Amino acid sequence: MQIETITTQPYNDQNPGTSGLRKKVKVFQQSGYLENFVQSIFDSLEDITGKTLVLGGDGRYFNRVAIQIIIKMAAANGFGGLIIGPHLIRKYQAFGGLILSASHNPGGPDEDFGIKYNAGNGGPAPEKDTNAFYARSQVIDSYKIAVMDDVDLDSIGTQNIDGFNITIIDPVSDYAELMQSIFDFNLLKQSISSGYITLLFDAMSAITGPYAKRILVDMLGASPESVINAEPLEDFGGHHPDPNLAHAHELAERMFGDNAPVFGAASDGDGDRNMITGSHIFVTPSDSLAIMAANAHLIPAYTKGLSGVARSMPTSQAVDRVAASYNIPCYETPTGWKFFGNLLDAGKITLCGEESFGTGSNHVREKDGLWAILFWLIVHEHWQKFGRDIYCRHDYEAVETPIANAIVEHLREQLPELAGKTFGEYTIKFADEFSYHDSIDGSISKNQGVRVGFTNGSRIVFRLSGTGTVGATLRIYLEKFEPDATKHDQDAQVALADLIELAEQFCQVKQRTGRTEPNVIT
Ligand code: VG1
Ligand code: CO
Repeated sequence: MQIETITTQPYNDQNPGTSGLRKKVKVFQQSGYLENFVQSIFDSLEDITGKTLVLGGDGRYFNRVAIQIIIKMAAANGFGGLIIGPHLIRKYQAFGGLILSASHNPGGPDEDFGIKYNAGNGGPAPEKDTNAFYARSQVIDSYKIAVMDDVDLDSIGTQNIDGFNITIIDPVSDYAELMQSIFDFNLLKQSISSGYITLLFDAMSAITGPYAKRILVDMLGASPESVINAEPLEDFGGHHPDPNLAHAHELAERMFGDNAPVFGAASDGDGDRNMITGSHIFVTPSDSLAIMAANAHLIPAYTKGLSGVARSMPTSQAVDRVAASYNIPCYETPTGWKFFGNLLDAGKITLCGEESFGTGSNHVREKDGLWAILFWLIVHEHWQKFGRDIYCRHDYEAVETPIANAIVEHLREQLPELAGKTFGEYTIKFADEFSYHDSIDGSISKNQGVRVGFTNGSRIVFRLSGTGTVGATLRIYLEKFEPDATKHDQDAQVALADLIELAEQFCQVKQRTGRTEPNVIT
């Protein structure tokens, strides 16, 4: 195999955020940009020679170009082979994997692309690794690439090129097999094919269309019309493949319209996020996690119960109450899936999730949209038993970076004086900046968001997004605990109005940006 070493210069902006390196496609198209980052990862990993790497992607624009480049670089850097297909690191006991995705961000030549490294446990690389990739990217001066023809990505099977194995697998069959090992497909089939549960799934023109057709329609007997926007498109039809009520509007209209199906769901660009709705009802992801935790023992893979659960800090505390009631530990981690990995590996938790439409378990060590959708159970009963955390998130997108930084600085300055202060019915119990001590590897992650907690269990959290590609995104997470079942159906924006006002008082985002409302409410 002929290998070339290409001289290059570092780019200074390759810091992986919450979920890998995410930039505009145009940024990735700069000469050597993708190559530098991939080489930085390879240089930071130890003992790669002869190992097998998984390469997966969400099929968005630029995936195919990037895959060809990475195949040649993996061969040149001494890997033994590549398996092309998603979510398979654990199944094939691979060394690790590269995932080409910008998740729920829009796709196409003028939109977003991303790349992240997942370790041998299947989950996203921990912070110590992502820091090492970044450090290396700032000094890199060359990368290695093999001289070879492009590989045919559409023929399933193994090809051997000068001793380097490239295996392309049918990801849908693999995934369906995994789901059959977790759920009782016979039982699900009875409820669905009999029409007892009518359903609607919105694949948002992203990767899950073929999976949903195979599992929901072919295997579980749902009608073919139950899967909408099922054909994956490189630009997601020009939409944000983000499963929330704003972006999955076709689903939202049907679920809140006449003759709505019993159950509705959607997933994102790479299939790891999920949105759960019922007829005329929306289940927040925080509730979804709590409900899953409360009902997990009903599912074959979790009959023995959960060893523990974890949620990201801004996620509502609904799951905490379930954990307390079942007497299992509940961990609070910073935003991002890389923080769940150690806990899953150590067997401390079985289930975890985030407010941003992500839930997962030890089966892939990533959040998993379709898996969560198969898991779903009745909501009202759950709220009656555990009370409800009325919850929502307000996003202010593309805020000028200096303004966003000033908002955070201003919040920080107020923290020492806030505890004990009272605003109407809300008295502040604690106000701090969240930092996380990983009890498994001892690492400490600072500045993970500002929290203001109230004595009545309510909370406001402020943090800057780590996945945006334009300016800064301020996220405000609002949460109010409502034990009274008669008030569970009220509109979240109304129930949270006082907290929304308080949030503005603390952070002044409207005043400082001149905006009157958030861009997105989820
Ligand atoms: C957002 C979410 C976070 C999630 C991350 C990656 O990050 O808030 O919960 O883990 O996206 O999800 P941020 O830093 O913008 O708040 V995905 O589906 O993009 O892999
Ligand atoms: Co995603």
